[in-house]
Order: sequence, then structure tokens, then C-alpha cells
Amino acid sequence: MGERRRFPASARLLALAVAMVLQAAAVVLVLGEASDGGAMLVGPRQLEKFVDELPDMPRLRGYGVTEGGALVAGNLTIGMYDTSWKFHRDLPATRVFAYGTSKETATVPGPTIEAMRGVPTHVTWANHLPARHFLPWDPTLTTAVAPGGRGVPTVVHLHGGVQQSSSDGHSLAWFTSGFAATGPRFSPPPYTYPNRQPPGNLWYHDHAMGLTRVNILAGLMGAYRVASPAEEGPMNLPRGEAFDRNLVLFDRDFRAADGALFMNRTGNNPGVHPQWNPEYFGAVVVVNGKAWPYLRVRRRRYRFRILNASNARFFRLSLSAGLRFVHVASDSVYLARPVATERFVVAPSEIADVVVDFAESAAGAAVVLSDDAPAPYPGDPGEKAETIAVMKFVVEGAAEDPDTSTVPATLMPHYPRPDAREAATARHITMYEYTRAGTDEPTHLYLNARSYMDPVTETPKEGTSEVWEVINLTDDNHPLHVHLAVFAVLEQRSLRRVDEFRDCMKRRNDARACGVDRHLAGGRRHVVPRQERGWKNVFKVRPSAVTRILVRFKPLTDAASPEESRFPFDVTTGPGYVYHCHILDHEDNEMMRPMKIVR
Ligand SMILES: *[C@@H]1O[C@H](CO)[C@@H](O)[C@H](O)[C@H]1NC(C)=O
Ligand SMILES: *[C@@H]1O[C@H](CO)[C@@H](O)[C@H](O)[C@H]1NC(C)=O
Ligand SMILES: *[C@@H]1O[C@H](CO)[C@@H](O)[C@H](O)[C@H]1NC(C)=O
Ligand SMILES: *[C@@H]1O[C@H](CO)[C@@H](O)[C@H](O)[C@H]1NC(C)=O
Ligand SMILES: [Cu+2]
Repeated sequence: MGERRRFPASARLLALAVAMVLQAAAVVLVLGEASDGGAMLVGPRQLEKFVDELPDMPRLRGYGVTEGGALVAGNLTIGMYDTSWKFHRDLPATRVFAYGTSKETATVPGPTIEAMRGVPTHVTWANHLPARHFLPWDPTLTTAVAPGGRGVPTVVHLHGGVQQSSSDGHSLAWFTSGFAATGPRFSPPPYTYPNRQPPGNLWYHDHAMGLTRVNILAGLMGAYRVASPAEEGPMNLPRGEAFDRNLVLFDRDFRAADGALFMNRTGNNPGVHPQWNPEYFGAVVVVNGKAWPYLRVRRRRYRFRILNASNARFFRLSLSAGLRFVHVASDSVYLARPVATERFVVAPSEIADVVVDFAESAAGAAVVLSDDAPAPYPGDPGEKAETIAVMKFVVEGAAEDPDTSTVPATLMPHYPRPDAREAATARHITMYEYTRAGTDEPTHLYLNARSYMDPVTETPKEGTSEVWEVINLTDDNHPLHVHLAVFAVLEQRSLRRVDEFRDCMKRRNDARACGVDRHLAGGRRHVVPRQERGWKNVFKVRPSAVTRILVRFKPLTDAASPEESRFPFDVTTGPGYVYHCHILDHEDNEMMRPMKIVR
């Protein structure tokens, strides 16, 4: 991307920068001694695959049931603990930060929260973490810092959740152990999740400013489901704890000597950011907290809700033995009709919800789920990525009870179809990457050439939809995530004469003035995979292309309910919402912007 660009710093940023430089000086002194030059890491060949059984994380019910059978709001307290976790039979226990209802029961990933549509879940998130982080957070980023080293800042975002911004886990709403220190946008507990949204798959994870990548890497993430009685009856998908499973995937590096989580303490541009690296990739693939696990399955249908919780790794998944995936939902919303695929890509933080029928394979078969996506994705044309195993299914005999589950031809066909004509306004959102002069090494990434701390520029009106034209001027695929809203992809098209357009954008940062429509005319149109054409909350924004999305700033309702223009809470109060890239290493380096919803 050529030269490094500068933008006027606000007074606030300047003050922050001064504070950070002081912090940095102190921390570099401490970290200077710890060199990773000679760290020996565990590679795929050192650990025997398929020796640990796939765990099912503890399930917590997000609602209560009265003696009369009525459903009432649930009240959970979930802590964050400094503890250890066995990622593999042959690895020593690894230090982690984990969610759980107690230190003894905390897991990586954390418990799966099972909420019921229309019944609120209140969660008191309690930080029990120590004074300092054990991973190299880079103090030169705009980062949450507790004064005087008073604990590791954390805050929880429910990804895909439709909740008031005071419960949304704003990155500046962080808090440390015992709330000893709190961020400038802190809201007191508990957080309230109304669950008044369509049934589907969500996840919760840390979202503290500048620390999201290290806090999630340390283990702070978990699955969350919103269930609804409308899913049962005619839908009749595989259900029950045995046959309806969450698979939380991520990649990690471990030090061979002691099994410690490894993150390089030397940044790609150490003169600018001593520790920050643009993308974290690990050699070990972990599913539900176990490296390359196995699961015994019966010859019947299973439902897998697959969440990619990697910092930066995209997974392109396929099954051996000729088995297919039947997609029933994408991110948090059901598809209208099932879509069968042999292979699909999940970006970080994207969720694929699939049914696999093991009756299509022989008893005794070993079915391997593999990944062959290049990292970083999409990589160079022609680059051949290594195929890596993710986990193995060992197919046993038929179920004792016959498999009565089905995948109906229509799932939830009653959500509104995306229609660009209803958009109240259109905006351009441009992704920029900045590199150090004379090198190709990125220093930071911005949206619309603005830092996260710059004043809000996106102020959508509640009850409207907007077309966002997301322009990727970087070399990577950036998964875009918008809080509160759902969006649908309208089209994705490559820019022609992209160098000319990029040069103009670097000078003017104004897509219209740089003739974006002229550069799109005749540009190659990219097919959006069928399973990604519904309402989503993460989408892979292709490089050198413009992705047009319809963003909905009103509740998603089904045909049986009247269209609602208002959310069931006040969206205009509280710290506000954000939109950002979900490569965590980018999000932490300000590829995130505030968003203020108005009425
Ligand atoms: C949760 O707390 C609310 C009050 O805040 C109460 O109405 C509800 O009954 C509680 N739920 C359970 C399951 O105890
Ligand atoms: C850490 O990063 C530095 C600088 O990029 C590199 O020289 C070193 O090999 C890396 N260490 C490991 C173990 O990957
Ligand atoms: C998971 O997400 C990361 C980061 O967006 C991405 O690089 C990786 O390919 C994804 N993996 C899968 C299996 O989708
Ligand atoms: C973003 O655009 C750059 C060029 O402008 C391209 O090289 C890169 O592949 C794009 N990333 C994605 C994911 O499309
Ligand atoms: Cu990104």
C-alpha cells in the first residue's frame, strides 16, 4: 500500500497517545528481557491427532421455569477466571483466562448459554482476573489500561445480540477485577439480553479496547443460542444435547517446553508497535477446547453450529467419505431453504449451522473434517494451501432409536427479503491499511481514514435501512461486523483500474469524488454463495472490490408479526454501538468506528 498516511489527531487522541507512550516505556523495559527468538512451538506432527474426545461445554439455561410451567427471566453470574486448561492429552495444562460459574468449572470455550426467544436473560459478568495479562498486549495501541496495574480490563459483547447499548459491551465500557477500575463508558451490571430476536446462533466474547485479540486468545469466548418453540414441530431438525452440538473452532500456538499459549512478543513493525502483529495464526486447530478431537457418532443426522472463533484464520471446511453439509442458518438467522455444499468458507466470527447425515457413510467409517483455506485468506492466486485436519467423526452403528429428525424443504421462509429500494440513505465505508514507509509491513488499519477515537460520523435513524457500499482497498479479506443491525449482501463487484482509484482515495478519501461508480461499471460480479444470501451479521469483504449491503436498523420480524420500526428498548441512550472488522488483530488496531443511532 505504499507510503504511510497521516491524519490530524484530535486533542483527545494526543492526550491518549502521551499516556500510552509513558505506558509503553514502562512495559518495553519489562518485556525487553523476554525474547521469543528460540521458542520451540508445537507443530501438527508433534501431537497425535484424534486422541481427545470432543467435549460438550457446560450448558446454562438463560431463563427460569415456574412451578406452573411459565417461563421467567433468567439471572446468571458468569465469572472470568485465571486458570488452566488441557488442550491435548500430551500437552501440559495451559494457563488460560476462562468463563464459568466458578473457577473449578470454568472452560475454554466457556459455557453455552441457552436462551429462549422473548424471555430476557440477565448476566452479571464478573472479572476475577489478576493484575497483569500473561500475553503480550501492545500498549502503543489505543488500549484499555487500568491505572496502576489494577487488573486486566474486560467487557463482554454478545455477538449477534439485539440489546441496549449499555448491555452491548462497548469497548470503552471495560472493568477490572471487582470493578476496581472501569472504562469511560462503563455501565453497571447486570447486562440484559432481551432475546426478542429471531432464533439462532450467537456468541459472547471479550471486547475491551485494544485487548480483544489477547483476551479471546487467552480463552474468553463462548456460544449462546436463542431457541424458539417455532423451531420445533414442522422444522424437526436434529435436537437434544447428543445430536445438536456447538463446534467452536480456533487456532493456537503452544510452546513445546511447557504447553504455554504462544504469541510473538515482537511486532512486525517494532519501531511503531513493539508487539502488535497484523494477523495471528496458530499451527494447532482446536475444537471445543481440544486439539484435533474425535467424536463418536451414530448413523443418523447431527446438527453442528460451527463458529469460527479464530483471530484471523478463515476455515474452508469439507468432509471426507463423500459427506455433505446441509446449511440451515447463517450467522444468527435461519435460511429460507436449506443449501447443500461440499465445502464452504467461514470467516472469523462467522457461524455456519449445518446438518450432516452420517447414515450416508458406512458403520465403522472415519469421517475427517478438514480445512484447506490459505492463511491469510484469500492469499495469492494459485497458492496451494495445505489441507489440515480439524477433527474426526468415528461412525458407529445405527441409533437405538430411529432417526425421526428431518431437514424440511422450507425452513423459516418468512423473513423480509432484502430490498435496496427501501434504503433511506447510502454510505461509503472504505477499508484502508497503512504501511511503514519503504516496507510492506502494515502499521494500522482504519475505516474511512478515521481512527476509532475520532468523532462519530455514522448516525443511522432507527426504523430505517441503509445501503452501505463497503470498499476494500487492502490486500486482505476483512469480515465486517455491525452491532445491533442485521444486513444482507446485495452484490459484490470488483473495481476496475483499482490502482488509479486507490491513489485518488488516498488523496481525497471520497469515494464519490473518486468516481466509484465509474470504476465499478463493467467490473466483475462475484457470486454470493447461496448459504450467505440471508440476513447476516458478518460478511467477508473481498479485496479490491465493493460489497453493497443492506443494513437494517430495525428489528427483524417474521411475516406472522407486524413490521416493527422500533427496538424494544431505547437505542439512542448509553455508550452507543460500533461496527468493525472481525479480524481481532485489526479491530484492536482501530479498524472499528462508533455508530450513534438516532430517532
Ligand atoms: C430473575 O430476576 C428477576 C428480577 O430481577 C425475577 O423476576 C425472576 O424471577 C428471576 N428469575 C429466576 C429464575 O429466579
Ligand atoms: C517472532 O517475530 C520475529 C519478528 O518478526 C521473528 O524474527 C521471530 O522468528 C518470531 N518468532 C517465532 C517463534 O515465530
Ligand atoms: C475463522 O475466521 C478467521 C478469521 O476471520 C479466518 O481466517 C478463518 O479462515 C476462519 N476459519 C474458518 C474455518 O472459517
Ligand atoms: C482488498 O483489496 C486489495 C487490493 O485493493 C486486494 O489485493 C485484496 O485481496 C482485497 N481483499 C479482499 C478480501 O478482497
Ligand atoms: Cu480486517
